[in-house]
Amino acid sequence: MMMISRRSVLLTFATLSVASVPAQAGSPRADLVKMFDTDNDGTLDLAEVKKAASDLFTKLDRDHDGTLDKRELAGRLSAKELAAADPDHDGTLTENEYLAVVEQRFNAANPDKDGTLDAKELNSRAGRALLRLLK
Ligand SMILES: [Ca+2]
Ligand SMILES: [Ca+2]
Ligand SMILES: [Ca+2]
Repeated sequence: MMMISRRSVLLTFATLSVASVPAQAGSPRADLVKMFDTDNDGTLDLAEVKKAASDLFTKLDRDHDGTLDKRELAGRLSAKELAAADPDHDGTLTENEYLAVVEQRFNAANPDKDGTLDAKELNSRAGRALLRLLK
């Protein structure tokens, strides 16, 4: 009985902490932009996207050999996408090869070609494919 009530107190506390975060800009879409928007202009440009992708690359490269293999990519690219992104066909991606895929996906998610992705573009199908390479 004690255990249960203590746990419910903790849960209540957790709920309150979440609720007390100011609901700035509101939507989860805007939050996705904010996560990588280092200059805080409300949109993501290619430099911001590449910075996020490069950070993730470093994090994913668990054996620190400077490349990502299939296991390290952990499903972020399909076998077909990996083959297409890997011009020397050694089964791994260097950071430049990875960033080339990121740039392709950035362009695919940016149909108005204004150089930036807004929350709506980021939440499109192409935008979500890009996000998989950023986080
Ligand atoms: Ca920005
Ligand atoms: Ca590696
Ligand atoms: Ca755009």
